[in-house]
Amino acid sequence: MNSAPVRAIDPFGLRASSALRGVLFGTAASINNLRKDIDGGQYNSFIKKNYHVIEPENDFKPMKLWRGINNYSWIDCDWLLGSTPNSTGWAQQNGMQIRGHTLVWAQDKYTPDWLLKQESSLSSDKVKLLLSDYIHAVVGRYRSKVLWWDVVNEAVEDSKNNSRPFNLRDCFWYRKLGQDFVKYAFMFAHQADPQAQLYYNDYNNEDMGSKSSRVLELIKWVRSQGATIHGVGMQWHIRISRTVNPGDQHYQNAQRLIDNDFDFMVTELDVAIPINAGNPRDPNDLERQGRLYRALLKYALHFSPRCRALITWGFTDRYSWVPAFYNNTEGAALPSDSNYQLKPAYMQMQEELARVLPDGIYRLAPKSQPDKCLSTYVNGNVSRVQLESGGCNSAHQKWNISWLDNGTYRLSSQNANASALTAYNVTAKTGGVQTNNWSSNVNQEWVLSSYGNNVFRFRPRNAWWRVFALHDTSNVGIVDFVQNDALRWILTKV
Ligand code: 9MR
Repeated sequence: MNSAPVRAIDPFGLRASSALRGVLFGTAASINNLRKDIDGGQYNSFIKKNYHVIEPENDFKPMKLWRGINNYSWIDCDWLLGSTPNSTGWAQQNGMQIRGHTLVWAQDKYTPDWLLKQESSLSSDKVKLLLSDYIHAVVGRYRSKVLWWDVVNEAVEDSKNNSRPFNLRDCFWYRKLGQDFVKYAFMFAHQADPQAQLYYNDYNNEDMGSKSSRVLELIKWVRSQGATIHGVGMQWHIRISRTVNPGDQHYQNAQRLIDNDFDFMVTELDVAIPINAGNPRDPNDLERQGRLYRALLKYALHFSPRCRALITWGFTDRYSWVPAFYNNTEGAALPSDSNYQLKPAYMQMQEELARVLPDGIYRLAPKSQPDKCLSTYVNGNVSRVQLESGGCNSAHQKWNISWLDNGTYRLSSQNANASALTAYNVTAKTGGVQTNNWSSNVNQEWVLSSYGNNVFRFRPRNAWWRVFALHDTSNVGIVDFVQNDALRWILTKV
């Protein structure tokens, strides 16, 4: 696929910064909302700016797709993914990966009515065939277009102990097939799309409680039966009282999965806070919520790449299941408010992802010529920027680097703090760089990513797929990305 539409998206944004850090950001969304491009385009543009992954909130559920034996309702999912192997839909056209949720939802209230009604007349063999038909139909239709599937959702009961293996729920599939329904579902999904990553998904399995232990036993058993299973989705529907810290039960639980060679991801994060008429009762809860979102992001980053993604269950409080669930006593659970305004939760995550350097005064040297440094002159408003040798102790060879609260940095020379490093002609073969009076312009905003050991890459915000580099012995500019020391900058704090 041509990557142009992806580049055209203003990335800052959690989209680009999360990918650079090795965790994909995603959100639940409604296909109908995407198709209608609701709220004056705000819904779609928020998604394009911030996410790599869309998990349709309800559209892939059996209740929606499965209307009877050999009777499917493809219309919405086809719009998203295309109806034939070679066709594309909104997802591919917008550079989005898809998480499919869910093939088997192991609760009767989420099992199609027409199927439940036939329960007494269906033999176990017939039910196994139906399960196979359904999974092959859905997974096969969107083969290689869905990156991850929640193959089985919420099969383990919360209660301390029931008499069923792994504390499985009493549900249609269990009554007909016993615990084998879990194994069969994974086997059929793998047959239908051998490339898809297959997950078991549940809630209240985030800590080291009995439920997460039972989930682990269940998935180990599935694997021992020869079925393919890649990981565990942890929903993370939490409330403001939760705490998440390195080394705690949540970290231990994630590590336990990894030690057993399972991937995992955060699949449905939201953080409910007490509300009154839709607004937080205590405005400080928004800050607390922000810190919790950040704690979850740190946890995801800590375990990357075994933690593959962080997905929130929606992104605007305008559309969220939470208030209805709590009879409007709790809500406001997502990173933007009901008018799409960014909340502290969003700002905290952005800072965690993109603020890779503390503010300060630095010398900049390309890794290919570490004894030189970036310098400028002050000739009125516009001034040249180039590489110089020597002691690099003058003010015009030191840069004040400061975070801008929007995912980017400003760089001002110490001898001209009112001006800032500015990119121009950014898409030319070699784009230019100079200093100009600071005007909060997008071409004065720089994105930093870290290679570790004080080595960084600078990208101009308005051409974020390119890099700021030395392009001959002493001239700097904006060039295409290559693996080369001329575009890696050593930053030394002065
Ligand atoms: O958010 C979803 C809501 O719109 C649906 O009415 C409901 C029933 O299909 O499911 C909600 O999503 C659930 C998800 O599928 C599984 N984990 C819990 C989610 C919140 O209830």
